[in-house]
Amino acid sequence: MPLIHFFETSFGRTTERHIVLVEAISSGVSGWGECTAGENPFYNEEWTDSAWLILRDYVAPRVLNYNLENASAVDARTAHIRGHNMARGALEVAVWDLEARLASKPLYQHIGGGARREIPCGVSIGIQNSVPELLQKIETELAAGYQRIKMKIKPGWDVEVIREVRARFPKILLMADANSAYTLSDAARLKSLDEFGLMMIEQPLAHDEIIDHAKLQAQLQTPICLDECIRSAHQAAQAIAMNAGRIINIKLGRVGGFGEAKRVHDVAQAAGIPVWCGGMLEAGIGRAHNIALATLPNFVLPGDVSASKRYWARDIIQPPVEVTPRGTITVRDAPGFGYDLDREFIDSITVREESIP
Ligand code: OSB
Ligand code: MG
Repeated sequence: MPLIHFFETSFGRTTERHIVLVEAISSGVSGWGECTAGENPFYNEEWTDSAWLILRDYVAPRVLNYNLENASAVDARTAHIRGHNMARGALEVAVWDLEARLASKPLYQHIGGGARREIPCGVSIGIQNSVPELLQKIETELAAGYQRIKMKIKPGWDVEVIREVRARFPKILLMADANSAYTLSDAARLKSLDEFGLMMIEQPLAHDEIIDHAKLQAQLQTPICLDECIRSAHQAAQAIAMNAGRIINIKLGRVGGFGEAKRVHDVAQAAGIPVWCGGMLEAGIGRAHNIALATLPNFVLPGDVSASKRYWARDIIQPPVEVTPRGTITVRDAPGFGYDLDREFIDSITVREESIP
């Protein structure tokens, strides 16, 4: 699926997505999952083709034909697989959706959510070719109603760019995401961001680094938000205990599905750490799952879940995800993830398909 506009982070530029979808069938009912792995192993170790193999050869065989008590029993079946949480999560979320549909319940209720009927939305804006283009993009998203702006940063596209953004938009909720582009030796540069009153700086240091984030947070006024380095509730608890950050971005795929996402949510909530729902340039199924997740009570900050049309000329669900002028997504009450699949469109862009009996 070609993206409407390229999306650039400190680790590279994405122009089109290659997405693995999982359909889990029981008693003639289907549940759906979307794997959030990228096209290359640059955000984490996974990519589209690794997810395909792990799903086919390891995840599916351990879940299929096993007498599961319920959907929350799925993630334990694959927990001994090292890493590959996005592949594991793609099937896990499909089974949650399936179970919700078998019970004719909306997925958000089934996972224990429902704390809010409207999800507060922000946008994530990639690194642009020029500052005027970035300013124009921010202008457009604010006009659409989005409640906060996240901009991607990297060395060479940070302090000076944020200064220009702040000069133009002094009052907006603004944050920056570095996707691990810095090290502790950049602490002074990161500290200089304190003057801009950012809501948070997301994952400035290495993807697997908690201790250095604690050292950095001790030097910054700006709260650190952890993304890449929180892959489990245990890591969340360790990071919180070390004061490695004050906010957590939860992504379903990164933690391996709804079971672990809820545990990360609960650990953070108990510690008074707010969370928000991250995004991975999802198509409609992943987007709809994120909306369900963001109805859990501690998702109190605007997340990166935004309208389908920011990414896709045509999404794989009907209707597409839409955002109100208030910068919110209204939660739908249909069974499962709440949207219809556009099967005809999905079939027309499918390049590979495999059934595992
Ligand atoms: O770090 O949050 C991130 C996209 C791809 C990989 C990593 C990230 C992102 C985003 C996009 O920021 C969020 C979205 O889906 O809109
Ligand atoms: Mg991030």
